[in-house]
Amino acid sequence: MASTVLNVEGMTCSHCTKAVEQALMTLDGVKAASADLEAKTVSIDYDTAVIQENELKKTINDAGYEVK
Ligand SMILES: [Cu+2]
Repeated sequence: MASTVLNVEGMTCSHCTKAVEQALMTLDGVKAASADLEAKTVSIDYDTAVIQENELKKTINDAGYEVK
């Protein structure tokens, strides 16, 4: 189990934070995802045996937001 905090550009409202969280939560291995609109971050708890950080970043990018 690991946790990471990613910097995400492009989230402008609570709908955006929900979209990012939900995109991440659909992934196998992601236990928790919490986006902070003001800090422009997403905190993610995930199982490194199932999923890697680059896949988390790709999912956020595919949802239309940019991981810095
Ligand atoms: Cu929005």
